[in-house]
Amino acid sequence: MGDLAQALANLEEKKVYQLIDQKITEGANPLDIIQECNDGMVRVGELFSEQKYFISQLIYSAEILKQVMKKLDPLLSGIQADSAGGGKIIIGTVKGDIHDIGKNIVITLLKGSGFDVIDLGVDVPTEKFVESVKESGAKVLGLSALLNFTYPVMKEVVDAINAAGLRDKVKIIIGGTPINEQVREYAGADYYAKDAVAGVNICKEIYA
Ligand code: B12
Repeated sequence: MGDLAQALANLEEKKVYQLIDQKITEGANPLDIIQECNDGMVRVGELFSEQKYFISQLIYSAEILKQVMKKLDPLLSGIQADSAGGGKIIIGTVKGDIHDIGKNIVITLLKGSGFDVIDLGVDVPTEKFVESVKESGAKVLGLSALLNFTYPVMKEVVDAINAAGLRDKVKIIIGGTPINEQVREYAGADYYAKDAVAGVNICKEIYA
């Protein structure tokens, strides 16, 4: 694990910011910095599962990561500006789930690529996704979920889009740390994105 990931996993707030500033000054790619932060957050999650960390540490890690993202956001917005995409994209974290740091990174990158993003927020009721697809005419719907008990909720959204007769009008992409190809198949989504960049590339393909 890199020094930054380790500092984040240890919740050494000041050290994290120092390392970020240093990496930015050295001209590191912000996406690599995010990847390293991700590794640190995965470690925080493991420590939580092992009951070495508790909910307060989970909250603290999120606060640190949010501050980190404030530093990285301006760099991210410009990163893909040369490879412009376009079109409407709806995105939200499914009902029962309030994790949004990853979703917000995806949004920053999408906007930086020229997409018009409709952010429905977190804990989004299934009907709201359906309404939004109907009203906006967006060709892409992105669902974020980090809890394994929200997999059935993603399936519920896909089924509801089907029932509303909209399934052939919209491509559905799912993402979030525990999501993989099996979950995509189970939920009936079109794509699974392993990270924000993969997600943006899929959106570009769809709107190409
Ligand atoms: C921070 C955190 C929290 C914070 C969230 C704050 C916030 N505003 O988001 C708080 C403290 C609120 C929290 C709460 C809980 N959490 Co939590 N949390 C985490 C932690 C440590 C990091 C998540 C994170 O931000 N990662 C960094 C971001 C950048 O990564 P990411 O979200 O994966 O996003 C990237 C990609 O996945 C992708 N992506 C994400 N979404 C999408 C969507 C689309 C469309 C696309 C294209 C791409 C994409 O792009 C991003 C950038 O590349 C994880 C550990 C882990 N392994 O993930 C646990 C974790 C997700 N939490 C967990 C749990 C259990 C909980 C709680 C139930 C704890 C509790 N007992 O209360 C609650 C649930 C609350 C709820 N109802 O949602 C478990 C889930 C286990 C499981 N698989 O079900 C984890 C895995 C920890 C663990 N190992 O136990 N948590």
